Amino acid sequence: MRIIAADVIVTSPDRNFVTLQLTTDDGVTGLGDATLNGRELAVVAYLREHVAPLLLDRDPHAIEDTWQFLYRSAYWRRGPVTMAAIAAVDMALWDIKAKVAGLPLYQLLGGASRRGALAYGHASGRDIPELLDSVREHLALGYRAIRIQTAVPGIDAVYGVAAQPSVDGVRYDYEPAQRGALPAEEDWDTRAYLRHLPGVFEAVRHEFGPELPLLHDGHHRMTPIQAARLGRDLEPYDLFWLEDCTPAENQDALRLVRSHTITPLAIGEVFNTVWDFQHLIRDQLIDYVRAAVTHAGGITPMRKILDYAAQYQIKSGIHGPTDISPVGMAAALHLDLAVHNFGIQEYMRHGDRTNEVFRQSFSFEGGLLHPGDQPGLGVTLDRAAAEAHPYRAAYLPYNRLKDGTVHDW
Ligand code: EZ4
Ligand code: CO
Repeated sequence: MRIIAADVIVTSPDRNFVTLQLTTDDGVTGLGDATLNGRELAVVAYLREHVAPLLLDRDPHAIEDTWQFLYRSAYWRRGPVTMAAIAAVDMALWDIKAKVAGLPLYQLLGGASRRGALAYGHASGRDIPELLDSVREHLALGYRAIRIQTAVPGIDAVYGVAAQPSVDGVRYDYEPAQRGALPAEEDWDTRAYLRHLPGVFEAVRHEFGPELPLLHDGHHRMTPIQAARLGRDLEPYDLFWLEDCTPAENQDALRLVRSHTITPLAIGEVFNTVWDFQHLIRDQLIDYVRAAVTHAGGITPMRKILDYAAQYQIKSGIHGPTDISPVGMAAALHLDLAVHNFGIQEYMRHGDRTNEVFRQSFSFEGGLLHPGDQPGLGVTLDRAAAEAHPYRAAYLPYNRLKDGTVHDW
């Protein structure tokens, strides 16, 4: 068997997605997600110009060899553009291999270790009553774990907090495709946030009781000592995790945070390789690995990261926002089902237009996601539907402090 075509498909049904489709001489196709939010066309060029020509005539079954070839032969290693491109190839090859085997991918990864993957959704509100309503809506949709984000008095716009009421149960989609072609400016005040957040969790726990797993994303905004304080202040509310409490570049910051709080820590959605996690895992500075299959180089290296984490009882928390395409989500779900050290899966729900372009076979029942039992990843791409939604330039927002200083958002 050999690869005869490598097509890169860009579509923007609700937001931009970049998909690689590989075709073999036997007529088997495989899909891979290469979406890099806000920098999509850089990955398109990397794939079209520098990767697709190298794939023609290769054996699609040689997944590890192809991965190592793409990683090492470029000489320029790592980085989000490179690793998203390699991830797409890796996913597409696993999709092909599992289709040829006639098995859902999780069977090739060792088979199911659980009935399904516990998912968490994103509740948010501009005030506490609206937030509580959002939690209720998510519980009604079947979620059994909830991320809590909230507006902060005195701050006009906070990333992760819905500005609009929910539409069809999809409350907030960080929808940069609707925001125009320049990054929106938001604002930030860490002291106001640190004062406000514990009271929000108090209200949520008071309303929903002690059982419901609650999460929070700090989105890289705090200094180490601020994060330590927040982790400590949130201890009475028993968080499942506090995510990205400090910027991910300085990993020693987590040592300081850890020395002050037992709130579990999750980090890594911007990481690209096992090397980014080496120190954090070996020194047990985190509790959950937040990498995305799409941004960490695919299923092959993600499995290696999670196996390494398992030696330290560190669990998975695979990144699953809507800027991961249904193909990338499917890759995550097959891993979630197979690995022993599964923790939780982020699940934000794609919009209807996206679900028409990408036909999926996953299910969501009793709070658990399951990738389904179709051979391969279980996703098909409707090329005609994809073409009806051309690329739209779209950027993530960014933050400024009150005095105008650019801050992490
Ligand atoms: O900001 O995926 O935990 N989830 C997140 C996401 C990220 C976006 C960036 O593209 O932080 O919403
Ligand atoms: Co995050």
